Amino acid sequence: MAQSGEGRSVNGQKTALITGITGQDGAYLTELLLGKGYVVHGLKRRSSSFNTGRIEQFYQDPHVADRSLVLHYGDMTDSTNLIRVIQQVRPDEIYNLAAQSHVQVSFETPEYTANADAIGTLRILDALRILGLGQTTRFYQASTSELYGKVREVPQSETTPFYPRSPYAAAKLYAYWITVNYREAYGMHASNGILFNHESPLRGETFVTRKITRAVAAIHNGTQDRLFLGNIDAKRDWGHARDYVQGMWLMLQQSEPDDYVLATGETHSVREFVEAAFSHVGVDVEWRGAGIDEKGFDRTSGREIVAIDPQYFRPTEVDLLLGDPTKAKQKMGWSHVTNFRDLVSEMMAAELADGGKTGLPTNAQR
Ligand code: NDP
Ligand code: GDR
Repeated sequence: MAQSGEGRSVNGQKTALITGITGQDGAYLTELLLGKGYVVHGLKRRSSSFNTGRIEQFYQDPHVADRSLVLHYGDMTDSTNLIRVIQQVRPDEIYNLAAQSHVQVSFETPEYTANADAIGTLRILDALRILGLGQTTRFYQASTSELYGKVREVPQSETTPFYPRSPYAAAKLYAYWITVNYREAYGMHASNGILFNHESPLRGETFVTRKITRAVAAIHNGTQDRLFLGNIDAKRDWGHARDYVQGMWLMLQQSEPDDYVLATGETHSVREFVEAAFSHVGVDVEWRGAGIDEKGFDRTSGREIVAIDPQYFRPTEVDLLLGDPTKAKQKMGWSHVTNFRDLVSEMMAAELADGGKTGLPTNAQR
């Protein structure tokens, strides 16, 4: 039975604290951990509108005793609340998923991104140290394939050198190394998951995959004319978030902490994602022109459905990501389940079930 109130659970039931619980990965990880019988605590930041939509199905009335999901207000930029929540919860495991996670937005908010993503990670690690939980609480850091940045080696593995190409990636580089340092300096069970892009129907609407699937559904339903994109030749190793949270959990079940790449080992361009999404609604995209003058047309009707808008180009781009997940497979038995085609299909099916009415004016989207 769950321990009532706060604190470490009894009877072998584990307690986890998830920062970023309201995000895409937070929702899938909550589902996974609740399914394994954990008591899950989540850090959510105050917002003027509801920001818990992704975890609504798991919500429990605060008046219910023995809750298995408990939310706490907090922010990665505020040490005081992080220390207080960690002291109160004394979790067996912390999954640090909270971050300003949008690469392009990080060029516009570089200092905030560094504060939340880099120093925020330090705040949690040091809270564990000063609270005397360094030897008992296991820590997962949401590191990223963006660390590889400029292409130096393909495929990218745990030994590939880093070369961050954005304020986001530079902040995550600090978070990666401070996690390694606290592991080595204080003997903490702290691990980095170097995760390549992972998507789902719960993906934030301004990341390219979700922007595409929403627009394709809206164009299909006649509520949007065209999809505007930036660099359609960028290539990413896209997997499904559901598979990747399984890998996060596995990292914290290993006897020794370590760093692992999670990826599918396949790469596709943004252009290919567009084609796959349109093909789901029976549209064959024909590309004409080049560079910023390139456009995508519906081959059957001749209608223009994709155009390039330079505002979506990034000051520095990451051209090619392709991960090598061999270590995760060999040491933890992890591998992805959902492939590229099935991912696009699942995302498109979810958009169409939503009526395709979620399409927004495209210039409001990153
Ligand atoms: P999301 O952007 O969907 O979620 C980010 C979460 O962090 C949200 O819950 C958000 O809250 C919260 N958050 C943002 N800023 C703060 C802050 N200052 N204080 C407290 N909470 C904050 O990201 P994902 O779920 O996709 O990714 C999870 C983590 O994994 C991130 O750290 C991301 O950088 C990293 N990552 C993601 C990959 C991917 O492909 N998805 C790949 C590799 C790494 P709110 O809901 O209120 O906005
Ligand atoms: P990324 O994801 O930057 O890889 O970071 P995103 O989906 O934003 O971009 C992927 C690629 O698509 C190109 N692109 C566009 N991107 C967006 N958002 N909007 C557009 O209109 C557009 N047109 C082309 C981008 O230039 C880029 O090359 C994600 C985030 O989840 C990070 O937090 C995480 O660390 C990495 O994945 C791994």
